[in-house]
Amino acid sequence: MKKVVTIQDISGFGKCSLTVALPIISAMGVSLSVVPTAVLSTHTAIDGYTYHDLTADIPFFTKHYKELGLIFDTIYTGFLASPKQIDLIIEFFKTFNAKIVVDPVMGDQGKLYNCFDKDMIAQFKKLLPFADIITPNITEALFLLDKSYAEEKNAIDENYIKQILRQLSEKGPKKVVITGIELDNGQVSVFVYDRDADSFSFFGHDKVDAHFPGTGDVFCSTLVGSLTKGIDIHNSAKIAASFVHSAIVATVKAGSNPLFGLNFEPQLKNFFVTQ
Ligand code: PXL
Repeated sequence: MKKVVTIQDISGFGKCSLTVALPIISAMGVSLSVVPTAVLSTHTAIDGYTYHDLTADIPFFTKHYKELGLIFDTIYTGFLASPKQIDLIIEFFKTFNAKIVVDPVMGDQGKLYNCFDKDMIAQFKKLLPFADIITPNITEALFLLDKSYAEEKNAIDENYIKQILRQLSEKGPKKVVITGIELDNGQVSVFVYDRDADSFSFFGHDKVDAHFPGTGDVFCSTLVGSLTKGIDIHNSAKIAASFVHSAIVATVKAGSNPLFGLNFEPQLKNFFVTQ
């Protein structure tokens, strides 16, 4: 069986990070181990969340997994709880020989999440030379290039995106996937760049006027599962974009509170039948 280890938080309620990665990656028939970065009662978009930082535990997880001789096909990093965790994660990367997928979870809709400041952007840049694949949303992609979404918003078109995909790739990752790009055609798109093949692809779906925390995690978990099974980056992104789209449609239909996350569960059966 293919094996992934993911480094991200567990938010008890709100369907993001580990509560999304575990069911999705397992349903794809890929084994998942976890290094939790923090324990929260809910994600940070819900008022009153508790926050237990697990930075001090990470070196012990690294040491124990090394002693056990564990082997992973993919290391997938998501929400990291403190800037200091970045240095510990670099140690983790150096300890295991695996494909590295970094989702630089820092913000959305032009802003940093309320638990982070600019230090986190500087630290995330340090992960780029180690990453094989990165999956920022458009806000995070611009942060990594010292650009501001508010200032660049009107300049964003297909050529602009191709430029920033190349610029991000020059910083290390051979493959770059940017999510949540709104173009003039009323669609929200995912753009993919593969430096080795110098190839681009994009997948768009009609925009839904609501924001669901955890969407990036549903996307990246699906992408990581597909990639780990040997599917190429363009097709993995297509599978992930279409899974997210179905989950958004199901959530809108259910009329649930957008803050409570995506109803992706009914779609998991699509993965089971493809095993
Ligand atoms: O979905 C990204 C994410 C992960 N983990 C926590 C978050 C968020 C986004 O808000 O708050 C704790």
